[in-house]
Amino acid sequence: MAARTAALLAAVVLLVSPWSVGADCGCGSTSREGGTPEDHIPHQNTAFKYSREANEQRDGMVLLPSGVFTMGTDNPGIPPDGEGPARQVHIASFYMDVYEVSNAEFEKFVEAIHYTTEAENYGDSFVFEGLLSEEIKSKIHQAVAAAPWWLPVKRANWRHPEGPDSDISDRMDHPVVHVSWNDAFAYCTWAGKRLPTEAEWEYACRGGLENRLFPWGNVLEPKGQHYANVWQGNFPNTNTGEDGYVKTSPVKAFPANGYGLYNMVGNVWEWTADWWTTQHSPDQAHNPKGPSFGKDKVKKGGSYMCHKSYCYRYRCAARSQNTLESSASNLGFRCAADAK
Ligand SMILES: [Ca+2]
Ligand SMILES: [Ca+2]
Repeated sequence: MAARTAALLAAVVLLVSPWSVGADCGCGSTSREGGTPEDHIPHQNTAFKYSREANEQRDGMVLLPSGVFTMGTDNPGIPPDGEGPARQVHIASFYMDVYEVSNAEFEKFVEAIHYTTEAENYGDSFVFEGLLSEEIKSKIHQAVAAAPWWLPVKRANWRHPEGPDSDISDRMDHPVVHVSWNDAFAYCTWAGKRLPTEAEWEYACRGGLENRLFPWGNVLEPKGQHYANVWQGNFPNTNTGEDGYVKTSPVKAFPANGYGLYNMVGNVWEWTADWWTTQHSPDQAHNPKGPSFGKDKVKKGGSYMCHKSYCYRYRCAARSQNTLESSASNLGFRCAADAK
């Protein structure tokens, strides 16, 4: 009951302002103005091998072992994002959702507590232009100057990802999108879980490998195989979909990493619990939780829209941010939980 109350409280929305059209990287970073602001195949890794028996304690979650890892990097792909410095971080054992939260799972939550997302309350959300019908596009006369491929679409929300002429009936096993940080917080609370910290998320992303770019190693496409749903072609005009998907993929698509987690990078960005900062202490840390306050929340992993040419953020050390009220067609989440 307490969890439901908390979820409902989190559902109280501050309808204080319309969309902000300030974009930082343009790859999913459109924000509402908030009030408050040698390649390595993962399954061959043995150092951090997870136990399937132990992991059956919580449905759909993996119990990650405690450990120390190198968070961030001294060779940042995008230095202004605050990817560095590399620092040693100790993480206590915790549970992580195996998959991004799917539309099917989110629907159960919505129906259980009659939840309304922020995109539904605001009446719009940002959608990548390349996904929209001509009819929807013809009605929009506003765009983000720094990222004109993002369009605010009336009545776009998790049930209608590309606006009112779209629905999710053929993608219930895809990640839910158009969910704000507040929506993600409400869902995880309702589920008896919580959002992962950025450190936990990155630890989980690395799957037991040390200082690698991706959850599976340093080569994007080992032996020509696709390990994540990202963009192939020339952004933003041509997405060849060589990996099988030009938008979201099922949450179970592509190989799992060394911890048994799917789609940590690519597919959809994932909200974390932490407030955003680009300043990090190089000192060792134990279970860091980020700044105590801020304006934006950290999101990790990149999305199906990411291409190295303009948004090289489908790496474990990469990061970006949005306000708590923001939502978009490439931003979702997964939950974590304490080990005890
Ligand atoms: Ca793709
Ligand atoms: Ca992801």
